[in-house]
Amino acid sequence: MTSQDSTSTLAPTRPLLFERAEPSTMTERAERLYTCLNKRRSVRFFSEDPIPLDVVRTAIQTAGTAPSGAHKQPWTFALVTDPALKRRIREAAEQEERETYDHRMSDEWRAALAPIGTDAHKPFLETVPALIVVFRKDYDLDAQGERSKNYYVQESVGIATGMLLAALHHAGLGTLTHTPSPMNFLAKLLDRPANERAYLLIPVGYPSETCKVPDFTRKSLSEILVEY
Ligand code: IYR
Repeated sequence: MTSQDSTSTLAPTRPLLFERAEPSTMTERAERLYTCLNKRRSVRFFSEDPIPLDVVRTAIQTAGTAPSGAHKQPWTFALVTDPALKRRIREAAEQEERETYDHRMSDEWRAALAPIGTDAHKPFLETVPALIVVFRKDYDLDAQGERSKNYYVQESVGIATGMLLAALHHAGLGTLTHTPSPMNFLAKLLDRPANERAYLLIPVGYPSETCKVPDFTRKSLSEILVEY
């Protein structure tokens, strides 16, 4: 028996249809993507200008191509553009964030955030044209309410979210990975089923004309790569 032998539970297979590119083409593609993604920054000042929502939908479709444990695809992406809902999300997020900044954060954490200058004030949650709430599904629920477990959910949803951020940036939109904590108000406000837990809140829009970002540098390749 090999894993390629047919059994009753094995999924049908098809040829991969993979085309090898010339090494020079591969280098060019790798460098072009690096140059593009190296320009991505967390945006905290957004324009109120409308954005093409189909671009966002396609980016979400791209996120959905991520690998996942046992191909369970344990994610849901909620796209929120309704102004009243955005306002309620802002209010609830700021309430949690005030508690976090005033009481829950350790002094060490507060010091780590000081250079970024964040606080509990999150006006962009209301003014940005779109919010994407990423939900993780630790289990699936069938129509009868039966649970089936998902696997490596943290890893799977993390990879999908990374692909989403890359796709949105590549398409020309700014994003923020926002983590109001705890985030359970999001499942409540969006009326999500019991198996969905908020993973990340991502404001999406054009950066404002006057948007500034911390003048950070990234670690060099030699600092993040060890070769054996
Ligand atoms: N969730 C808070 C705090 C925060 C935490 C980290 I770690 C950051 O890199 C940035 C912010 C907030 O969004 O303000």
